[in-house]
Amino acid sequence: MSRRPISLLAFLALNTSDSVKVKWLEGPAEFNNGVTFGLPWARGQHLANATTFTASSSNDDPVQLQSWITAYWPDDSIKWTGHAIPGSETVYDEYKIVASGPGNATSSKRRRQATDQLEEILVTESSDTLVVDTGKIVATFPKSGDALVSSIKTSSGKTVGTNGRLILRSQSGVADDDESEHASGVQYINFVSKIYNTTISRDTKIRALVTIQGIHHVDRNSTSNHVDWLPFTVRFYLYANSEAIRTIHTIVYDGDAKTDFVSGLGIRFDVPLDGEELYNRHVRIAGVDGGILHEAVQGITGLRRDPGKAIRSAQYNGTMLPDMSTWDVRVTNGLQWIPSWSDYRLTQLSPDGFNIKKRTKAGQSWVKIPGGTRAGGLAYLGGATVGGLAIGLRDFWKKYPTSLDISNAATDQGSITLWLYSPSAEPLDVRPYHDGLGEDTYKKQLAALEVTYEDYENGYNTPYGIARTNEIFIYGFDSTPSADKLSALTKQTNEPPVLVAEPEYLHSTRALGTYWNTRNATSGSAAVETIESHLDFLIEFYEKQIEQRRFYGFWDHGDIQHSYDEDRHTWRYDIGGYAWDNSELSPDLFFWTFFLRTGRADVFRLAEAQARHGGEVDSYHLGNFTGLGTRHGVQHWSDSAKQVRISTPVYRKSFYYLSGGDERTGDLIHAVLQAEKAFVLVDARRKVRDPGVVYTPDPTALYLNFGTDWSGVAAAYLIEWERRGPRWEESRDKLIETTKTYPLLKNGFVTGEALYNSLTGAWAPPPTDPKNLGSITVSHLSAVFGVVETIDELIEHYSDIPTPFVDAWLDYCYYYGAGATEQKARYGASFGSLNLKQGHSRLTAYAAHKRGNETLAKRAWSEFFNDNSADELSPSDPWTTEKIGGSKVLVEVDEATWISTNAAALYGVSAIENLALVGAPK
Ligand SMILES: *[C@@H]1O[C@H](CO)[C@@H](O)[C@H](O)[C@H]1NC(C)=O
Ligand SMILES: *[C@@H]1O[C@H](CO)[C@@H](O)[C@H](O)[C@H]1NC(C)=O
Ligand SMILES: *[C@@H]1O[C@H](CO)[C@@H](O)[C@H](O)[C@H]1NC(C)=O
Ligand SMILES: *[C@@H]1O[C@H](CO)[C@@H](O)[C@H](O)[C@H]1NC(C)=O
Ligand SMILES: *[C@@H]1O[C@H](CO)[C@@H](O)[C@H](O)[C@H]1NC(C)=O
Ligand SMILES: *[C@@H]1O[C@H](CO)[C@@H](O)[C@H](O)[C@H]1NC(C)=O
Ligand SMILES: CC(=O)N[C@H]1CO[C@H](CO)[C@@H](O)[C@@H]1O
Repeated sequence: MSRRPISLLAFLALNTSDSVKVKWLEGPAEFNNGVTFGLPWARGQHLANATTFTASSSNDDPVQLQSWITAYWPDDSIKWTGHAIPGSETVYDEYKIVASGPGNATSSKRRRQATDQLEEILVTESSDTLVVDTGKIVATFPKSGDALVSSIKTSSGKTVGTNGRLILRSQSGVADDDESEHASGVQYINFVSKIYNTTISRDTKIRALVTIQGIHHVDRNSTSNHVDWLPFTVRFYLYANSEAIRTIHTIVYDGDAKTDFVSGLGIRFDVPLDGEELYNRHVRIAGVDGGILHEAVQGITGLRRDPGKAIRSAQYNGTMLPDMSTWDVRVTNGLQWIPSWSDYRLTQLSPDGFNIKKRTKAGQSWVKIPGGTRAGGLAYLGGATVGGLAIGLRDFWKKYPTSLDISNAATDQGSITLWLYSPSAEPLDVRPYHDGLGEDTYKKQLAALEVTYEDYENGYNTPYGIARTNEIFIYGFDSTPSADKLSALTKQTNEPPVLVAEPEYLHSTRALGTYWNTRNATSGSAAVETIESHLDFLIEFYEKQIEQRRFYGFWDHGDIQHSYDEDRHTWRYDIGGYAWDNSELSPDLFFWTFFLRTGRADVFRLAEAQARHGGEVDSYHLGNFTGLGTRHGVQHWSDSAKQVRISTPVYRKSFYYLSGGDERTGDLIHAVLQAEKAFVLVDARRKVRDPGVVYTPDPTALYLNFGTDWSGVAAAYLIEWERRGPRWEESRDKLIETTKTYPLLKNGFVTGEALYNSLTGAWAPPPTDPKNLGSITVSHLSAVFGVVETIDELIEHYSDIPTPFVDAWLDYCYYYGAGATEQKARYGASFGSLNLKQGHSRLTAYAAHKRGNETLAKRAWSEFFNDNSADELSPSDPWTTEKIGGSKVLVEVDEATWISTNAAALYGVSAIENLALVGAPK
């Protein structure tokens, strides 16, 4: 295969306002294996069909760039772009991205033309494979069969990995069910991956994306007739001039919780070792804080006889040993008596510790190797001359139980297995945590809700359709890399470098709404500094709680908990409707807006883990609930309230665009569009609806709440419209129809619940008020799941939005906190007693901002500071944590009994939005 050289032309626009800076989130890495990032653009600046993008360092060294559009403003100008830069040894502190229109391109002078020939990715497609050559590695992806990656070769032609496939082990029961005669009745089944299809991205110059979809299929040696299950989507991202393959691995659980227990889930590569002397074969396993285990399959260190210092040192370093003639002959003669170690196993069964062991081969005892606390999650197998392969899992210990196996290293073909779910752990148990407690009627379920706050219903507590996504890195090498290099790769595996624009720029484009502003924009006054210090306090509090309370695990990483039990000094991890937070009242928006306004790396990582969790584990991707999420509870899927208020893509929108359009997140947004169908199958208000109302779900007349139901699909419609996805015109038309018809409801948003036509987007009066005389249903929950942010983004996007729609929205924003007298004067009745006043102060601020009303701005801050309910935080709260230790608790913790996650989320979002919308408190 010949490589296609291209020469790089860097056109730099004269107009510097077309140039945007991006910087590394955590500072420049040692090297760059290729990266993708996203940038917003203000409306009307760059025509989609007439703009080209170029990149350079800040001192104008050209950098290769691949660019694509991820969102459009309605006027066809570019709203968001995705960009990829290739792998490179040179890592600049920052990069300049220049957008040039045709005028710019012809009028700008050509500042620099790179004379060096640069390389781009080479793709060769045949009827049964896709071959991607990055210049550093060549990976072959089959289009069918059970191997996802049939080979990985280095540029010099060494094959360092073959037969990369997914593996799944399951069992039909677990031991605690099998005390008597069933003990031997448990069936153990092995599955391998089966490919449905393999596709590649259209543009592959700098970045190629290979997507493989398939399912796990019974291993051909197994006698089981288990159906294919656990569908997967695995995405491989390859960059020009990079030895790394970033791999995004997603599975959807579609088993039966009572009979399908996952007992191992992983990815395995064979590593050819034929021709390599055993003493030149190396095993490297990442340990703690950059530590690396150095082992050779046949060690020549520590022996009774010394082969020579240079020889020992070379083996330790992983370089080829000097010729045997230079060794002490007593070692060469005795080589046959030195055992070789074929198998290594690292198990991380808790977030607190890992063990490692090795054995010479199957059938012989394992020998313990000292372990440690938190493993880096990367393993390498290879040889000094034949090269090798490393595989790493991001957040390895945070996603426990995980493990890494190196097998058959003393044979011609070794292997590395990365276990996303360790077979050394107890099987993954996704059965309900209680037996229903006799709650067989809505009446009993509502009575139970009164005590434990759990909204239970048999059949709704199902994991069927939830998903999990893991990020894996695969690296190919010509020879065993240095331990320092592997250590650096382990760091990058766990904290993949991110390029991001500065808060001021992100804000100036208005592509993520107007409801947040940079920290600098309102700094200065003492009142603001107090709020800022409280926001910092809350972020630090959650970061520490995640660590101290070990909010980690296969399903759990990325979530936080809902409420605190001050008697036991623990979060209410076991109390029905508390426990896992599942995005209740939008902590996601707090974390993302906090990041947007500060650019703080730790907060990006906090919000990123949450985005990867909520859209997957707390949401459904298959079955009747597709597109809906689950209310907070003891298991992420245990509660029977299945609503789009949890799955709403407004929680993942910043991540989606800033990541350059992360394709998995793109899938999640599409799943939410399907909530329209779920609304027909799941009546969210079935338990609490007035029995006098006869209601049959019908796609043309769904009885929905604008906040907890519509706003989630509206967020999905808006992103689909922006990104011009396959359903964008339909999505746009439905949103526009809503903006025309919603204000026709006599009481606008105060109507609260009405009939929604999911085929057209039109609204009609609720069945309780067919003549549209004016209905009042105001719930404290309607506006606390992203509707404020979604409507603001819609107003920013759709500049022709009908005034009556905006007026109706601003009326809702105004009247929610206006008090009974004003409500009565406007609507004929008061809204009754409403809470979440602090959380709703941002609605008041929104109306104040849009109406330019100073008095209302004061009211917003007054509501923010004078809520005095359970779901708010105020300056008179302690704003400190207390250490609880000794025999009071299992382990010492910092506690703040005055914080609930509801209150923290609402305080955070409202403080940030009020500051942006009406400025400092006066
Ligand atoms: C770009 O698109 C606009 C609007 O669709 C159109 O008017 C214009 O002719 C197009 N320009 C080019 C260069 O294709
Ligand atoms: C791949 O197969 C899956 C499962 O059958 C299907 O849903 C998907 O549309 C296919 N994708 C392509 C690109 O063919
Ligand atoms: C499965 O069967 C094949 C062919 O009989 C054999 O080569 C292979 O080793 C078997 N695999 C396992 C895991 O037993
Ligand atoms: C092993 O690495 C160390 C540190 O880089 C170096 O000093 C030493 O010379 C190396 N040994 C051999 C045999 O290359
Ligand atoms: C705030 O302003 C300072 C000084 O202009 C600037 O260096 C800093 O980057 C700004 N910070 C943010 C988060 O915008
Ligand atoms: C899906 O919904 C349909 C219609 O309500 C119902 O008959 C069916 O049992 C549901 N399926 C599951 C798996 O809950
Ligand atoms: C100097 C110059 O012509 N700048 C123009 C570059 O193109 C953008 C739109 O594509 C214009 O807004 C600039 O004025």
